[in-house]
Order: sequence, then C-alpha cells, then structure tokens
Amino acid sequence: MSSSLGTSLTHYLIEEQQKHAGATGEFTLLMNDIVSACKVISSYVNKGNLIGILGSAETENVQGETQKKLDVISNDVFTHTLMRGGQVAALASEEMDEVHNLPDHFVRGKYMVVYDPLDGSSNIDVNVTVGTIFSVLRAPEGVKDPSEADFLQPGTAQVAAGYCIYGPSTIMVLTTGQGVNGFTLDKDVGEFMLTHPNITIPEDTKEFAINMSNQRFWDAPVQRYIDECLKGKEGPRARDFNMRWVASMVAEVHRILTRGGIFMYPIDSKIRDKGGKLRLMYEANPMAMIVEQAGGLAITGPERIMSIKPSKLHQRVPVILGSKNEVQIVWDYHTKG
Ligand code: AHM
Ligand code: MG
Repeated sequence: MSSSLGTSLTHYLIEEQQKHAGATGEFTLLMNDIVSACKVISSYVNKGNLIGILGSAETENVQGETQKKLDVISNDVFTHTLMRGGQVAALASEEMDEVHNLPDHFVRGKYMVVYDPLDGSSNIDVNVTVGTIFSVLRAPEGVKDPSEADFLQPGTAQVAAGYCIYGPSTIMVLTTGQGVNGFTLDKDVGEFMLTHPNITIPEDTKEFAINMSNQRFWDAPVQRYIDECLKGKEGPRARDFNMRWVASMVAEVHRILTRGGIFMYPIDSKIRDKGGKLRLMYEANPMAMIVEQAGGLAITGPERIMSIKPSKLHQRVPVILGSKNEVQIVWDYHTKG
C-alpha cells in the first residue's frame, strides 16, 4: 500500500506479487526471510564489540581466507533463517565449502539462494561499510536435495538479486528483473521503507574505483584505460577523473547506483591462476543483475558477466561494472584493441 506514510518493503512485495497472475506468494515469503536475516545481521554489525564480535574467528573458509567472527555469525543467521522458512530447496554461501542441503524433516521450497553473508569483511574491524549480497535461483523441479551442478546457472537465470548495505543507514537494494529499488531500514519501527525508487546509473562518469596497488600486474587493456583516466584534461579523455577504493564491493556498487562510476577488480598476473578475485555466483552475478537493471553494464573484460556458464560454486571472475559508456570503453579495449 502506498500513502503519505510511505511504502514498506513488505507492501512493495505484496503489490508486485498482485501484478503477476498465478503468483503464489512464495517469493514474497522468501524475501521476508531474507529481510529478517539482514535485520539481524545489521543489528550485530551495529553492536560490534559491545558484544565482543569483532576480530578473527581463527578459522578459514574453503578459499583459504581467514574468517572474521562476524562472517561466521552472519552466515549462521542467513542460513538458519532461510532453512526454516520453507521456501528454499538448498543454500550455498561464500562461507560454506559445499552446497547446504536441508535436514530431511524440513519443508522444501522452489528456490535456491546463494550469498555472501558479509562482503568486505576486511573492513569490519575498522568500522567501515560492509554488506550482504544474495542471488535467488530456481531449484530444478522434482529434485529433493539440489547438488552443486544444480546451482551452476548463468546470471541470466537469476530470479532476483540484491544486497543489504550496513553503512550510516542500512539499505536493502533489490531487483526482480524489473528495475532496481532501494529501501532504508527505519530502526525505530523495524521496517524497510522505499526511499530509492527506480534507481538508474548515470551513463557517464568521472569516477573510477580500482585497487591501484595492483597496477603493475594488470593486463594491457586495463593499464591503458586507467592510464588515460589519470592523464585527465590533458590526456585522450579530455577530462579529470576522481578515484575511490573502499575495499567493500557493496559500498562501491551502492555509490555507483547513487552517482555513477566504474568499479574494476580485473584479472592480473598475481591472481590469473585463480581466475580473478571476486566470486561469480554470490558477488559478480547478483551485482551484475542489479547494475544492468539500473542501466549499467557488467563485464569480465572480454565478456558479459551474466552470460558465463559457471563451472563451480566458488568460481572467481574478473569484474568491471558501472556507468554504461565508461564500461563500454573498457569492453572495446578488450575486444577491439
Ligand atoms: P570478501 O568477500 O572476503 O570480503 O572479499 C571481497 C572484497 C570486495 O568487497 C572488495 O571489492 C575486494 O574484496 C577488495 O579486495 P582488496 O583487499 O584486494 O582491495
Ligand atoms: Mg565477498
């Protein structure tokens, strides 16, 4: 319901559901669980060391990265909330080695969700913005316990994608394939309210985000692009650029959705063996869907991220996304030289 009181995320989802003849309400219920989990994670992130949850968990995830206590807590919150809601057939996450199947007695639903429960977690201890990223897929019909192979769907098959950013405000950004909307958590009443309707990314930008410390390892097309940006007004781009690097993809994508920009974690010679830094299924694909739905582009360098057929759950890919005209230039440098 919309009124001068505003539109809650719950009402937004119900209204969207009513537009689809034959909608069962299962997606709305799934989203309610995702929203609940993100509210709990937001509360933990806010409390921080008041409840002793900053710092390392002294464990490693499947990718050999040391987990923070809040990585483990956020994963538990997200996994347990969704498992019990009856809308998922299986789950997968950055923090779990393998697909998480449900105990036998749990009711199964028609969706699968893959997520990074707390992205940018190197920022937690220094009190900088982090977020949860999620991608919703359809489970294959008639399969009780989906396997890794069932998850390996291209980004174009995503039913929905979103992130929840834990910054000065907690904001949920969501797409179901019909544009992008942002909802700010009103902590006094416990509801996400529609504050950023129909988000679109400006097509042009003068702001890039890349970890410059990797510059000497980049391939030629990225070297060329950044070099031309750095040359500013006197260079071939004939304008001065600004630079940002938060080391938290959720924060970078949120900035780009707000005022445009280009974000790059390209392939480089240091990480070539791994295929990239960011993970395809729960970082690159959901962000690519959001960015494309907001009018931007998302590529690896030579190809569109959402066209990739994943080969494994924790696959990594190079990521270049943001304002359309700027990403197109980098795409051309990779494909046309
Ligand atoms: P994480 O999922 O372990 O937090 O890693 C992903 C993060 C991204 O949010 C961010 O863009 C990138 O890692 C930063 O990497 P770097 O520290 O190399 O700059
Ligand atoms: Mg991550």
